[in-house]
Amino acid sequence: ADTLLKETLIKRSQQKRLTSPLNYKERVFVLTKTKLTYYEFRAERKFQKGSIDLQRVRCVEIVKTEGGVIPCQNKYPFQVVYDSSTLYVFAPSYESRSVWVQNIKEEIKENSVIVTKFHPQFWLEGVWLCCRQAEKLAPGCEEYNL
Ligand code: 4IP
Ligand code: ZN
Repeated sequence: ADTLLKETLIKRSQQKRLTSPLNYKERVFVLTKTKLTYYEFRAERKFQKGSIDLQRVRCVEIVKTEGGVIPCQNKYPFQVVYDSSTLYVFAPSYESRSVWVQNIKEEIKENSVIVTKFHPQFWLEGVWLCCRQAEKLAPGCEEYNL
């Protein structure tokens, strides 16, 4: 499919398992009209590490960091909420982040699964930093505007 955007960004592990580590990996992200896919480049070859079907995306938005420390090189985080997971991606600049968020918003605007509320800050160490709720699936605390 046609590539809309392609850039090396950093992602936080989604921690799908209870025992998953919390870490940050540099990946090449590719956006098409149907998928957001990320690849690892190693020895001049690319390996797909993950892919999100855009039809399942419920929210894409910047993450407010409120002066908190961002433990990776890229300082401009955004979130992609889909199914019951949140993928945190870190862009190298404000401008890059805006482009990714705007482009993904454009592709999901017809989705039926869009949330009415979301969490503007990170889920970290068992708590939402925005509202202090301690349940990962707790309802969002701020109104979402696509
Ligand atoms: C992995 O850590 C990587 O961060 C994975 O990211 C991540 O998968 C894994 O989390 C996490 O355990 P190690 O490489 O140290 O094992 P990537 O796929 O980019 O390599 P996600 O789901 O974030 O892609 P979970 O979620 O699979 O547990
Ligand atoms: Zn919240």
